[in-house]
Amino acid sequence: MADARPSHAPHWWRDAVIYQVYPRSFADGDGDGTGDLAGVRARLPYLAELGVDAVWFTPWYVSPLVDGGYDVADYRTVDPAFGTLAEAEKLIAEARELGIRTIVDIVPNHVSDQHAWFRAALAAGPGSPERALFHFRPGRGEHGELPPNDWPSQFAGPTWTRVPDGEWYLHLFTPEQPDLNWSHPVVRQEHEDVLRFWFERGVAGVRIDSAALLAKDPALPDFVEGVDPHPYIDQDELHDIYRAWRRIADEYDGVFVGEVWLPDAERFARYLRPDELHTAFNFSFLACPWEADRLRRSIDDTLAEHAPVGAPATWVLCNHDVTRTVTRYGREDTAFDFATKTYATPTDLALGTRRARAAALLTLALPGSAYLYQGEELGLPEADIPPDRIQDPMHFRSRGTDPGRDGCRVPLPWSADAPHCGFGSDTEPWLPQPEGWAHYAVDRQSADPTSMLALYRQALRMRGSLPGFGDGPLTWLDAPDGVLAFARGDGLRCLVNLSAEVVELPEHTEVLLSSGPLDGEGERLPQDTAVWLVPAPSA
Ligand code: TEU
Repeated sequence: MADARPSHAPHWWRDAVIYQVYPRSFADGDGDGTGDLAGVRARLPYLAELGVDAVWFTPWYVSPLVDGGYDVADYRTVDPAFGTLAEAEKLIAEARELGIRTIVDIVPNHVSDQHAWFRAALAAGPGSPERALFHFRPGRGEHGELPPNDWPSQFAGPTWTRVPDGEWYLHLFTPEQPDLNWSHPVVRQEHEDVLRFWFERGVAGVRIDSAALLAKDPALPDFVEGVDPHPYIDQDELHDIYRAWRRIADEYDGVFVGEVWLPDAERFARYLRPDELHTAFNFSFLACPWEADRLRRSIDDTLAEHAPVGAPATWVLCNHDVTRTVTRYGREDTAFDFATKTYATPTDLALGTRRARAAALLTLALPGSAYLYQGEELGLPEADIPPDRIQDPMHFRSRGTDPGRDGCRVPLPWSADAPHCGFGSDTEPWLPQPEGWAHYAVDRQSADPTSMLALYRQALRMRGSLPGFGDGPLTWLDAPDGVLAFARGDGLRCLVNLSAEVVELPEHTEVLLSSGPLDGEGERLPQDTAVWLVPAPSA
């Protein structure tokens, strides 16, 4: 069959659906309680049936796993807990045969404290060339007992740690993640080589972790609120780094997706200029509450900021760092009390699920590419993790005030009746699955045409085969208050009802898909429901 979307190749990434695999929690092939590449290989048919175009793997490299693998000790080797490099190569090739491209996750801002460079730097001492690869500095105060500056950490806690010889080193995240010195040519060369290493192995793309943080003001000045430029976010020097990376990617037809959290739209778009990154995550949409006006503004702002540089937008509802979608949307009142770390209202999972289903159809109808985080297609809620099983350093660094990110990283349920829902064997998984997890199991949902999984399968099939989806313009249509309605070309309409009322559907020849039951004779759209329609010829 001819591809209904001519833009699909060679610019597959402009409208792809990309599935995020967190290898530790996807599927456990060797039965030790930790997910692995064998588990992913065995489940590739599941991903093919789901209908995704690519898989992004969070880091699978050798790592002490202090920060879930974002503390990399060797960028060229797969952690033995996950498998081997040869297995990763097989996985990349097998996925490609099923039409699924692979995206790896590169962590350039920092390494693990177990990385050979950092161990050498500690051993070599102050003033050594080995230390020049990092940010080592003497402390302030009479005896150097105070950190070199006052930078706030991305995680709670200090950004400097003192070593026994008296120097301090910088780490924007945990002390086990020392920041690299990106002004050093050896650091740049090494990462360019690492990119080539993975492109040579057949990966189609690279996700760049913490992409706007790499470069630091060499003076390492104190942070002054509101003063521009920020000493370590969005430094101009980054663009030169990414231009060099782009030249490498172009040799392999590879693509980048940058993790760029920046509030300023114009600064954000600079990373997406034609000779820099192909795409970057759009987090404003993820952070937006379930309110029509704010979602519409987020969509408009996103499209407007991408348009001048010609880059496609990306849409994400969830990832391994945030509260799962059905739980987030299950809070009638999204007001979060930072003092008590609680929400004003309890979570209503039925409500959250209804909204998450509607949000799925909204997201998949927007122009650009969409990301799907493992378990989102199962409607998994955020899990409560018993205090003695919490792993995330974010929790400990906040002195327990932040629950951490483990609740969205719980091992997937595959079969309702198997031990640990078929995650692996009867070995206890690395994070416990909560009570009731079997309800979400893949085998149970596969047999239920009204399940979240069935909705995603249908939606992805339509998105991949019918005209109107993916890249291209979006036109807003008149709609009652609280209803988002837009056209994608002549053949597709998407309506999402976020109002408190049931609304009439516009004239149409066919309802392609709805996120929940329609009212009346299928002519009315209930609250928190989305629909894809083929409009009547005159509409
Ligand atoms: O996240 C970068 C980042 O900015 C995080 O601090 C983010 O703000 C936070 O997780 C939101 O809850 C990336 C990875 O996605 C994350 O998992 C890593 O912990 C982090 O980098 C360090 O490598």
